Amino acid sequence: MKISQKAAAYISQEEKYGAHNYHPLEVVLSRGEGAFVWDVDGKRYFDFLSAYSAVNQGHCHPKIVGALKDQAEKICLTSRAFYNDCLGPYEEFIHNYFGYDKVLPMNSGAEAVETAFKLARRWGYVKKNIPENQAVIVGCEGNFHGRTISIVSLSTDPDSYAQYGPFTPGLVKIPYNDVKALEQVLEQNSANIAAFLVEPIQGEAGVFVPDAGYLKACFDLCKKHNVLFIADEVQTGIARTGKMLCCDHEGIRPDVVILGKAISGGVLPVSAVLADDEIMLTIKPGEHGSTFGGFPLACRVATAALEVVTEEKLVEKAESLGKIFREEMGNVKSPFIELIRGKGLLNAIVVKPHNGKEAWDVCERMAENGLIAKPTHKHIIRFAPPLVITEEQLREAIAIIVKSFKELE
Ligand code: IF1
Repeated sequence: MKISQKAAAYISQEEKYGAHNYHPLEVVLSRGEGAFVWDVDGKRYFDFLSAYSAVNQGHCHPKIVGALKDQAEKICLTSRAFYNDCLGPYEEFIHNYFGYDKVLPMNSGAEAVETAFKLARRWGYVKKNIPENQAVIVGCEGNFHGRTISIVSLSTDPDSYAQYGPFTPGLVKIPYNDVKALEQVLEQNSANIAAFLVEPIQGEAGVFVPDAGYLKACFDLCKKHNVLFIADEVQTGIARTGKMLCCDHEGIRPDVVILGKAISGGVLPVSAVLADDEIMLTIKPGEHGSTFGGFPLACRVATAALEVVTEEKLVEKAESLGKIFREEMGNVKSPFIELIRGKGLLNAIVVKPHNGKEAWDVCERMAENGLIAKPTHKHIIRFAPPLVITEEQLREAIAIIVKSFKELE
């Protein structure tokens, strides 16, 4: 890719002083607004990653940034050693918004997943009478739930887990999108299984959408065997797929919901675990927490971010604009395009290599043409713009995507 000297300087600085745990596209961003970002040379791009669906409300949303500034001048952090005047109002707001008895606030998505693991195990011992240290959590092959040791212990992607062992025991992997596999594992060992953890759509696996009815069938099996159904909605939640939660598509109410990313509109790391009292109250004072979890700044920012979702009808927008995206891209004849899939504005194109070019080359060409997106797994490109994008902007973006494919043919 052609890059300016200015951009190259930032890139080599990261290379020299930062850990080498990423391989970014060579675009150096310095500003964002709505569906757009600008690089250090002032070039504008459509953002079709949205920080992995954290920026559903668009970059630097004035209402969310306003809440941040307002609260930053009052008090930012109190710790949970004391009460503050933001947490209670936020917790009540979340209760009304999502309809769960209680929320446990954390910061990163991974921390919220860890929290859900603890809740599931604790509930298993206290409520289901699983013998001590025998609780099992079932997850799915191809999952992505974060980067901690316990979470990667459940991963089937060597990039995530290799040479990070020894791993956390009590985690079992079954194929995704396979109801029979869950049925089998539950029938074998239901007495010791505390929970089934699932992404309603597998993001990292390449926006892999399971068959209609899969989640509902898994949910019913969990109910039958007294096993908690835990939905990781970190990426799929908060309107991204055309419903508030992706599980809403199948009319199920998970026992535990994990939220992150867009709950703050990408302004701060804010995550949350939702559950009813019978589960949540199994953790007692002093038995879990975090210095920042539920800090005043986060509470105000997340409240504003969720209000924006409602006020700007982002659920409806994701649903209708997603249809346009899939329909328009579905009409494109290109030797590169093998498959288009997704729900709402969480979509992916499976790219067939052609002419010596693959997904990475397509992303570089799109960047040159003013749209950024990132390949996942070498042959898949994820397309997830901020949900505040207008129809006109979306059509302009689609034209850039189509043009980029054509130029490489
Ligand atoms: C990175 C992927 C996306 C997630 C789900 C929990 C977490 C994530 C379903 C953890 C995080 C991120 C992390 C980010 C890349 C990204 C990602 F490609 F790796 F899989 F979005 F698709 N559950 N996903 O998707 O949340 O602790 O990061 O706040 O660079 O690792 P976190």
